[in-house]
Amino acid sequence: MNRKLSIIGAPMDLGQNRRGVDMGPSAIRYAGVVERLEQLQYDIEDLGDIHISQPDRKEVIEDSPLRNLYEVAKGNEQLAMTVDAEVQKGRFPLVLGGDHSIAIGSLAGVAKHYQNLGVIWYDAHGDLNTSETSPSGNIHGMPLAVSLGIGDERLVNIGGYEPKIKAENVIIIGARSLDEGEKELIKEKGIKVYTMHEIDRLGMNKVIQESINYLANKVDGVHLSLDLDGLDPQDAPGVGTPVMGGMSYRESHLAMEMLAEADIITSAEFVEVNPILDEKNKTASVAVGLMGSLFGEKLK
Ligand code: 6HN
Ligand code: MN
Ligand code: MN
Ligand code: MN
Repeated sequence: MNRKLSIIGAPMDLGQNRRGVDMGPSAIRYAGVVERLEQLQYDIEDLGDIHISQPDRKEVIEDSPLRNLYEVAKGNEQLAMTVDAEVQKGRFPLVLGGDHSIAIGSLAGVAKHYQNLGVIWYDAHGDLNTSETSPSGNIHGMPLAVSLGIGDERLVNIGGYEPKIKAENVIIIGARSLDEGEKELIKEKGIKVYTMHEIDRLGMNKVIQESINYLANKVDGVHLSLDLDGLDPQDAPGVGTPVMGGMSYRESHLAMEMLAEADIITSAEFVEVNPILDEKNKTASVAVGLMGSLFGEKLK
């Protein structure tokens, strides 16, 4: 594992319509992320938060069904630049969300440094919608499609190139709420998905082993995009779009430990922590616990 970590806060809440997720980076810092990872002897730089401009509500130019398109695009351009610079310096970018629309910027910043970037998308959702298939108009339901080069060009081309990733290098883990258009896209592109059904049948151990094997020899880096709503709402209640029947805290820990052991993750983001919807910062603490495992707590 790269011993140099750069923590980047992305206080974005414009990719969806519930207030509070912009406080995710603060909640995760409050839950002790820096101290936790410092104990593991990482060289940590907390770069603070990128700036997210607020939409001018008096002057909304609606030429798109995508909610807050301009501000989401602008914030992600900035995140892409920040992430890009850290990777350029040889540092591991650890991005704290913010809603999941920030994966657009994280991946834009990371993917140009790889020929074949793998992606593990740990989420209850596929985040594979476009403006045509989206039931909500919320951009946090679109970042995986956008990164594959599918969707509104103003999002797809963030960072000045497209696509960021290839469908055969993506694995979705934990899916249990997929929209019709997302299911079609998964079939059309042959994206590997472990739904909750498969996780229940195979067990997390097998799912992660298979995922590691699937990516091995194919990719030159792996980005982990972990949406806290991938976990069951009992373990991670502080999220804007909870879905029952998710992965437990223990299964998620095992997954992180196995990824640490395999030493394949080269960048990561933890998203959708919403302290307003949380119970005593539980979800932020879970996120920090999972980061501890991902960065090798058990291996020490
Ligand atoms: N997330 N599929 C739904 C939509 O509005 O497109 C929910 C998306 C949730 C996105 O949790 O990152
Ligand atoms: Mn989700
Ligand atoms: Mn295009
Ligand atoms: Mn998501």
